[in-house]
Amino acid sequence: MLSTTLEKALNKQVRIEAESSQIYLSMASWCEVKGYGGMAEFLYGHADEERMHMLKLVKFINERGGHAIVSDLMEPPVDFKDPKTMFQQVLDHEVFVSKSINDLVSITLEEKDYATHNFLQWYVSEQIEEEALARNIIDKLNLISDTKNGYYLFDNDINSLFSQNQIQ
Ligand code: OFO
Repeated sequence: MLSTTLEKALNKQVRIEAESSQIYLSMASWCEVKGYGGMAEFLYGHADEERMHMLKLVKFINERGGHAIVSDLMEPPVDFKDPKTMFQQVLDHEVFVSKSINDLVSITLEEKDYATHNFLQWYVSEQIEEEALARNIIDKLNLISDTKNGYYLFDNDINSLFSQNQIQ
């Protein structure tokens, strides 16, 4: 059975994962409109993965005798300066998510809830991969100049360089 404190903290994470999905969906839509089809496909996939992270939490909370709450969400940004700035925002967001997961893990230790502690380990490893992936993308973008040609080539390559199964 989840403590009230943990139930509340896990529900906060449900909201964060749902907001992550909205942010990446908004980025995907921006890319699509700007003609960056490859980056759009990549980010649509990423948005789906975040929804899956959210659902996994919802199921866990309910399974442990809590009540997963579907709340309202923060409005995501709709416009982005350029792809490089946008992927920097992805990295910053993932760093924020990692911190939130780490805070949750601390609460499980305070509450001596080892089942939830164990469940959250999947998110801990996932965050290592997601931060690394965003950093790799930024490294690649730093290799190309901020020109239309550079972005065109990167857009063609993103899905072969960074396959969706790297994000789960
Ligand atoms: Fe990319 O964050 Fe979920 O966990």
